[in-house]
This record gives sequence, C-alpha cells and structure tokens, in this order.
Amino acid sequence: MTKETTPHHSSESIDLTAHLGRFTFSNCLMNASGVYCFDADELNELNQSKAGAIVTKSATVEKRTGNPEPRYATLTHGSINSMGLPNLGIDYYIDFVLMAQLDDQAKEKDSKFRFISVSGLSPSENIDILQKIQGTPYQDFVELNLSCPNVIGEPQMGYNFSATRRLLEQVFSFYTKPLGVKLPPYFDLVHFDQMATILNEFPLAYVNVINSIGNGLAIDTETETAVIKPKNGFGGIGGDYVKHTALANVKGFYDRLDPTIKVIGTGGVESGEDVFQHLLCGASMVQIGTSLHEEGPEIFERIERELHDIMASKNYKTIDDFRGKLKSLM
Ligand code: ERO
Repeated sequence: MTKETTPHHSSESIDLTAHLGRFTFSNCLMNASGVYCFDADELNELNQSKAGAIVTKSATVEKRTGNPEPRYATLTHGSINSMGLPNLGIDYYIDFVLMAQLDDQAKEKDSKFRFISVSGLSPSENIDILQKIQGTPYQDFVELNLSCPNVIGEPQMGYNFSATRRLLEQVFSFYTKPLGVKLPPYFDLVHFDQMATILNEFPLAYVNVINSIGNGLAIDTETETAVIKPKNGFGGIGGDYVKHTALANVKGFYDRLDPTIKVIGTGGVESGEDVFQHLLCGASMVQIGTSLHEEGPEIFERIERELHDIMASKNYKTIDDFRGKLKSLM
C-alpha cells in the first residue's frame, strides 16, 4: 500500500540523525567542552538528556582548580568566563569514558561518550597526553583544544600559525586515532586561508569553531568594577554576542577544508534556528555552551524540537538535505 503524500513531512518521517566519522548520533547536538562536563555527575546528567553526543571538559595531565572566583558571569546577551581550565586530570576522563562505553555496550545502547577534550598547558604536555591516549583502548575522538583564552601567561596556540603546524606535525608523527582541533575565532579572511592551508596538511577528523572570543571585558557600572576576578576581569565571551562570528568561521572553514575534515559548529546557539544556521554553514555537529549553562541539560529537548519543526516547515527529511547549502545573493 502506498502512503498518501502530504506537502509537509509528518513528524515520524523526519530523521535528525547526524554522522561524524564512523558514528551515527541520534541528533547533531552536543555540549560545548567546559559546560556540564566537569565530573561524573554532570556527564551522567548530560547522558540522560537529549544531547546526541557528549564531550568532556578539556583536560591537563594533572587536575587543576582553575582561576579564583568569580570567574563566570552571565551578561545581557551571553557570558564571560575565565575559568582557567579547572579539570580532574586526563586519567579521570579517560577512565570515565571507557567505563561509560562499557556500560552502554552491556545495555546494547549506542554510547554518546565519543569525545575527550585535551588542553595541555604547553605543546609538550599535549604530546604527553596524546601519547598516553594512544596507549589506551580509547578509540574515539579527541578534541585538541588550541584555543583556551584563560590560562594566565599562556597564549592561545591557534593564533600562532607556525606553532600550530609544528604541534600537528609532532602529533601526527605517532598519533593514529581520530583527532579534531578546537580553534579560536578568526576575523580576517586571510587568516581563514592560512589556517585552513595548515589544517589541510593533516589527517584531521574535524575542526571545531569557535571557542569563546578571547579577552573581552565586562563591567558593572554601579560598582565601577570588572564582573569577574581573574586577569583583572578579562575573559572569553560566549553566547549570542558571538553567533555571527561563529557562523562565519563555520562557513569559512567548511569552504576551505578538504571535505574529509568535518566541521563542528559552536557559538551562540540558543534555538533550533541557530542550529539550523550552523548546519546551513556546513557543520556536522553543533555544540551548545552558554545557553546550556543557563538552561541546563533540558535545553537539548527544546532545541531538538525546534530544529525538527523548522525542518518540517521546510519539508526537509534529513539534515543532509540542507547541510552546507547556504545560498548567497547573486
Ligand atoms: O577557562 C577555561 O577553562 C576555558 N574557557 C573557555 O572559554 N574556553 C576554553 O577553552 C577554556 C579552557 C580550556
């Protein structure tokens, strides 16, 4: 029997699944590293949500307490943070993810835990961490964070083009598992060209853009004081403020990277429409930071529904029907 066709796809016929590497995820939505992923409690809460996949907090070799508080503030249209890389150390996250994967396997469930974020305090610490991971049974994505704006005295690696190339040369001389990089935002098309040329020299699985816009300053007028304590108030800006920069970076890299290198879109996602726009720019997965911090893990259900409804109204059946197909005015 043939089904009657209607102008809009019924809910059941819309497929939100997303693909990256050898994985299929129930949807393209993830947390952005740093938000809701510090310890087992937070990671397990994310696992109960509608997020399609989960990434851990960026890890160093040793655990860190991070910068003094207050180190995060909600702003009118986003957030500022100078967390300073508080994390429980790489061993904690490797152990947690491997255990969670075994647990999911025992329940015959597809695991959402496929991403471990790494942010060594120096190139040699990144190499040490990746050598360690190379020697474990963990086979899935590592997200190498080249864009932390908040470690006092440490520059963002992603703004040093030759140092980025040198680090990736070293990494790929021994590392054989799927690796992505998390980059800071770029603001100049020549920088997109130069960074994409470097990234295309390596067998990267993906590029994640953007990290927070480094070193903004938020001020409380009444008290005439910076709103966060570390670095005299300087910190990374996230949320709606950064959406258009994020979209430009997703599209800019999607157009320049070898098609085997996928793009993850991060920045300013508060709604299904924002996700839709990141996907139009070519993102394979979309991460949520500031608004996950504001709303908690229930946000994934709302945003999944909103994305679904936009797709229904436009008669799209899968995200690949429109992904990367942003039009320009002729
Ligand atoms: O301060 C941090 O821990 C932090 N904040 C960000 O906005 N981005 C980061 O990449 C990061 C540390 C890795």
